[in-house]
Amino acid sequence: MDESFRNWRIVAVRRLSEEQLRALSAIGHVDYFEDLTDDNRGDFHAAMQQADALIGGKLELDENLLAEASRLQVVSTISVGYDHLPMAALNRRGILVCHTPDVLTETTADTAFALVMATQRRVVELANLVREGRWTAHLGREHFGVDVHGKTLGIVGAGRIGAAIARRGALGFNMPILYTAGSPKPALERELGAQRRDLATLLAEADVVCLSVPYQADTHHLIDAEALSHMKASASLINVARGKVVDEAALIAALRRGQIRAAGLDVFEEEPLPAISPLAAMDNVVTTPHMGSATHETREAMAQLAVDNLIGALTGDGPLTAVNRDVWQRVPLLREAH
Ligand code: 8YV
Repeated sequence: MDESFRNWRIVAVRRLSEEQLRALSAIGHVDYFEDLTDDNRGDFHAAMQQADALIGGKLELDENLLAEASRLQVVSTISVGYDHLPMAALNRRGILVCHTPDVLTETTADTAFALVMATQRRVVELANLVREGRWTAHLGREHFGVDVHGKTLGIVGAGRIGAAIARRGALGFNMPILYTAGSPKPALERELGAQRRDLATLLAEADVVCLSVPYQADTHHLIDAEALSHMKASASLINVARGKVVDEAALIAALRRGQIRAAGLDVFEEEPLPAISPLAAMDNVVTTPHMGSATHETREAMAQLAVDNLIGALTGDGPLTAVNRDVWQRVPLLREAH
């Protein structure tokens, strides 16, 4: 193997398998931090000053750290979302960013559907009756949920994950599908009979609204008080996208005054959700701890794709799934590294 392969300095943050670490070690020196703690943060900063590449999950890469990491050329995030990364600064520096789409699509759609079911049928609330010894009589109307099958499912953002949620609804639960998207999705319309709507119309017509848009400037508080005011009083809101797509204070107010029926939330404006958040205690809200992609199989596949992206970028074969592929074209240092 060319000697230059061994010279890369790679910082890995987040648990990787032994094989994945071995694969990274075959092309360079790996500074491995299974977790960042107060004890190892100094070592992490020192490693970043030498790093050519960074791989990890929720990478705490702000502009200050980027300034320290003067040699950095590749960031491989173990997530599909990259809203936690300072993309403008990374692009300015010509740093290649890779992410992990596709491998988490079906699992995240499963999570969304778990929230649809739990929210419509009040699964957590009613399971707690049993757990807490409060199931003392046949269920009465005050405990009834609402159906899932046959209800209209509104997908806000019919990208990869949104389409997978739509498929579950249409094929599994006979739900008419409405969607928003930047452009029409002929395949979804053909396969599922899905119909495109503008956001306000979708919100007004759907019984279950699922959010699956990326978080960016134009989706910040996309669901605000005004948007919530379009929803049916009988409708549920499901969010597996990013917390800041929803104005949480407006959502709490809407849930309290019965403007919408319920919410199923996997993501929050602040994560972990502070224990004092009203959302954690409301009976008509199901909260899960950002577990969208959190299965053994999917997290392993995400880590593997991130490792493959990083190795592809550093060894000249090219990354599989880059966010800013143009950087790859522009930076001969990476392409011609071998
Ligand atoms: C991860 C996610 O849970 O991929 C994403 O964008 O939100 C989740 O799959 C998270 O980012 C941890 O890496």
